[in-house]
Amino acid sequence: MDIPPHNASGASRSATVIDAVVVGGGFAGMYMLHQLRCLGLSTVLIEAGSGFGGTWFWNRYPGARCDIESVQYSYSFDDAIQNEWTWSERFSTQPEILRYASFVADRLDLRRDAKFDTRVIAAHFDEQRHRWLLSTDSGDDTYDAQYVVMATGSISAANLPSIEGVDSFEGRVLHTGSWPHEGVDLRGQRVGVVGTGSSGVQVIPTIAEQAAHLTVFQRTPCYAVPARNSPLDPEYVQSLKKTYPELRRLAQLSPNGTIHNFVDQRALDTPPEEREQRYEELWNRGGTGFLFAFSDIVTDEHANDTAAEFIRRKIRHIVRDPSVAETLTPRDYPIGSKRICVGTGYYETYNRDNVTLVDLLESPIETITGAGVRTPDGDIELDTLVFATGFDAMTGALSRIDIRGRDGVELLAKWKAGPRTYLGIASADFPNLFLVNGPGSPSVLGNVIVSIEHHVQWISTIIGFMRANGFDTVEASVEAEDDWVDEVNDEAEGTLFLKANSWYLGANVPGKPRIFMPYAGGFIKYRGRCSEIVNGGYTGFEFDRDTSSASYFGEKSPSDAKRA
Ligand code: NA7
Repeated sequence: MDIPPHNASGASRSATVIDAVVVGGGFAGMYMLHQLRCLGLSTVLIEAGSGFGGTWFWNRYPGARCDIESVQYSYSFDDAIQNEWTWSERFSTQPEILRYASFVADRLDLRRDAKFDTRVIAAHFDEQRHRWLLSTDSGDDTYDAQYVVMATGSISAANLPSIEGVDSFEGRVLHTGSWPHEGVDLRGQRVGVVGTGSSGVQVIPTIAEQAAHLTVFQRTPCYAVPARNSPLDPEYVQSLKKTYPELRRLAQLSPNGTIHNFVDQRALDTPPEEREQRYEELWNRGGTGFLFAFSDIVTDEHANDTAAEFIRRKIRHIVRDPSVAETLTPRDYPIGSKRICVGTGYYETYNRDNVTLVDLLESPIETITGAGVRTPDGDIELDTLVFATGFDAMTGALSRIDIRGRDGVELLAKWKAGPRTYLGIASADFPNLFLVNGPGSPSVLGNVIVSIEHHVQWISTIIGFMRANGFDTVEASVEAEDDWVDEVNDEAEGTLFLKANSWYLGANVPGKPRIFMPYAGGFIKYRGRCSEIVNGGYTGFEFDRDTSSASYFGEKSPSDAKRA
């Protein structure tokens, strides 16, 4: 891709010269823009959508909700903001989360530095000038920046399977991750849904209530727990707000950024009746807390199977047709090794007369025809086909931008065999380019907002450090990155995560290298590692220039901070 020409000073003729560009207007980009402005940097946020909200801007399918409780899935960095906003439900709906994003944007006056309906298509590092040159799909709209923060989201690049004949389908084709903003009226229609992950589990019961008939195409059965969503009593919310400091503190100290913590008891050491009682209690309480019933569920396969077996029994109990129940029953992978699904009336939906389940392992889609889907068992006529097939997660959004660092190194080429980062924040050969929740960080394994806030603060701090010390660029060293990649792999080694074909491993996208991408050591451990690195003088980061100005580290000189 061509970058606009440069004048004698090296700056692009038409580019907007600016300190920083933030790519993406989700919760990461919004907070990053705010922080960089607080540091005094001229900053622009570029967003492909026409508003803030990121994944919540695009995922407008009916039934879309957060699977983390709303009071936890919210910013903590500003007391006034967290106290002014009142969530109305235990698990907030997509429209409410979008309203929240808009409320925060207004409170922080973010819109004046946001450029919507614009997609960054290339970011090239100009080695002579130590600047990034960014091109967008708006032609002349280009940027010349010292810093780039990729806040492009972990689950933002839709995964649309290439199934033969899909273009010939005469009905409507939709993906849950890019749902039409005007909504879709499915009343009276014959609808097919492909995919039974988190999105499928939410959309299937909602569509079943509208459609004349719903056919669900399932490749892998999921473990779904009930949400037990409910309105939040305003008095309860009021009292809860008083405890926000403590809630936020607990989230910071947890392995997954939530206030759910494993009880200090092993499933395998617990008598079966007591164990069952605990599972029942958590099933009735609802939400992802089910996985925290015992400390060994996510580490020991036998312990895990006691929890999995509980869900299997629930499926048999809820679903009236035993053969449908069997098809819905996950057997081949541990519970929690893919993200556990949270739904409302998911299994019950299969008792409806207007819902049919197709097991793609028994009866795969041969082709899509003009009229619907062809399987070995016959043709299924459809008016609308919904792909709830997830995302090219963690690397997809970045790989769709032409990113080139030193010596023209392409990020996509560098990551061909799997993503390589230091802390999930930086990548060697890409100076001053930061990732929020990049691969190699815990991000998607817990409460993503907590991870976002941590990364944004960390990135702001290192930029503040550079400015205070007169450094032009910072870059991860190759050695530090290699060690970090090893550390990420070591953390994943031996975990149950490796026993499922999940998007954590890239297994859902044909041809993607099978690498466990998030850091599995837990949020608190990861946060500790990041602090160690800062306290060690940004160990593993190379700063390009040394000055005699005051150091961030008290007695240490800036050159102490310049480490390889
Ligand atoms: P997920 O969790 O990746 O689920 C996608 C579903 O689509 C899953 O059941 C897949 O089956 C199925 N799928 C994917 N490709 C195909 C093809 N080619 N044929 C048939 N079925 C397919 O995405 P979600 O959107 O539900 O959730 C993503 C995250 O968003 C979630 O984890 C939360 O963090 C929020 P598979 O299991 O791959 O066999």
